[in-house]
Amino acid sequence: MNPPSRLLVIAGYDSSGGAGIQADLKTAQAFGVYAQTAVTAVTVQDTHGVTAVHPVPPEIVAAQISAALNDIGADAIKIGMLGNGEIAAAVADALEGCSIPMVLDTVLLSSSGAPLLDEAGIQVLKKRLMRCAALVTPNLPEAEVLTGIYPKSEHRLRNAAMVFKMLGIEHVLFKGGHAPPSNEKSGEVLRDVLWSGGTFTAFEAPRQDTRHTHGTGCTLATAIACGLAQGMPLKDASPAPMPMCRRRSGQRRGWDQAPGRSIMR
Ligand code: PXL
Repeated sequence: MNPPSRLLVIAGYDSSGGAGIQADLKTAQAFGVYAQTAVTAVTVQDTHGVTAVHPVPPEIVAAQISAALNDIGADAIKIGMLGNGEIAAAVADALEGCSIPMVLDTVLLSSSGAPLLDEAGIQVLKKRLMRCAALVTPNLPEAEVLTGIYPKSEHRLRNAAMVFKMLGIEHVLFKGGHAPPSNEKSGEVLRDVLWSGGTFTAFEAPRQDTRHTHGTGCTLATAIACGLAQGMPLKDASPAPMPMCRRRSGQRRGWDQAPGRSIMR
């Protein structure tokens, strides 16, 4: 039997178990991919939000990456929460010259609104990490921070894509979950747009009526990275896990005693 495809996840630890490394490991397991991890920060959180963040020393983050790549190896890399500029720079140094396809989930805020990357880290994302990525997966507010344009119309989406191109990346999945509700009578439609190979492809689905959305971005980015690890081309790997992610968040699972955002996979 062939060994499974290999993923390296570089991301933060979520003590509530719904996002970050925890979501990434569960997703990789679901796709039959073996995941190694480099933890960037330990976060303390419950369904209401993040109460503490303990960054891992940059040299330990770099050492985890080297240990993974120099021994078992990886067929794809997913980057999530980086925390701060020093950790982001250590990750960029550790991945310098690396040709493994990488999904860069541009994690800036937690689902409850806590900052998960400082200003220096945002600069490292823009100047060093983006140009090495196979795909970046911003939601609309993240796209605005990174490009200066909130891509709420087709025209603005094109302009934001051009800014990403100037930053060195031409493959972007704009996740539409933060778009303001439309007035469509037929029900709310959620629209994700993949810009890749010079073309825009929209993926539409009914919006799920749920507050249990914590960890959905991590899950989608990791699922795409699993597809790349298994040898799928980007144009197939990007939309392939969307139905699974929508089905899972549509299950609206959470706990009554925990009235904030959660998700259980
Ligand atoms: O969903 C973004 C995210 C990534 N990583 C960690 C998180 C979150 C959201 O809360 O906690 C560790």
